[in-house]
Amino acid sequence: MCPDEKAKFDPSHPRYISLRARELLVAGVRDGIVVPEGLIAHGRGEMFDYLFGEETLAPALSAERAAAAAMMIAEKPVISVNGNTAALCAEDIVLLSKVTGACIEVNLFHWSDERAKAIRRLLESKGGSEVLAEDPDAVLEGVHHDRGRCHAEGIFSADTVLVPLEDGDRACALAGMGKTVISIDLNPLSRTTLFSTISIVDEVTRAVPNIIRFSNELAENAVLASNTVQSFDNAAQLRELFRLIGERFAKLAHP
Ligand code: PTJ
Repeated sequence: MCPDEKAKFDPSHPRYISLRARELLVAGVRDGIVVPEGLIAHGRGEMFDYLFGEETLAPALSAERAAAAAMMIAEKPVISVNGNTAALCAEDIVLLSKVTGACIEVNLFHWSDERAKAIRRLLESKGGSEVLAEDPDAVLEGVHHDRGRCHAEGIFSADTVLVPLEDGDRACALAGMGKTVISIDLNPLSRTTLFSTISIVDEVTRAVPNIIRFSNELAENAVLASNTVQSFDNAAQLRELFRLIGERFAKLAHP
């Protein structure tokens, strides 16, 4: 290994978190968890994260709190997991499902039974149980191709769905089915972000631990959880996010 190769695995490297995420995704491709397109999607996400200074901005944090509250009061919350999410944070997804009582469904944009099985096994190796994956038996309304496949016992009948890194078509279909859609997507302009009920514009490995923390705080307090959801204004938090990005650029332009 050349010195540069060594440096990229060194936690003191200034880009360690980013380099580690890339390595996890590349290993995910090798292990049949991530599709090559997932690497492109990640690069797009990283680009947006630069705009936020690679940190969770206040509006995202309030969306994460609302997301925890919505999952706590949901009758049937489901966490949708794709290849990138599994490669980056399988363990935290399992933890979140335990804290919120949400079921996990492997739901893929680029569908294959083999990859669904590999992701299910990864989640199970982290402690996940009853993970829905292979042999989906339902179709999302209005998405008439492999991308619409899902489980009748999971996403199809859920009232609340957490969709990290979701495709816009499917997020719109879920919203159209009357579900509470909670998205995690670094792109503040994506259709997923614009059409979700609760839009978390944050990096998935920062967002999921925050939702876990808020879920723990809200556990046993259904009234507070309900009030948190009622008072959350998704459009207002997105406007505030755009304002903060603008402010950041204005400061850079006029230091
Ligand atoms: O595993 P599959 O088959 O379900 O495919 C997964 C991908 C991600 C390839 C598929 O869903 C896809 O093509 O997604 P899109 O349409 O590229 O959207 C992904 C969105 O996630 C983009 O808006 C990215 O900015 C965003 N994103 C990428 N990495 C992260 C992210 N958001 C949060 N955290 C990230 N780490």
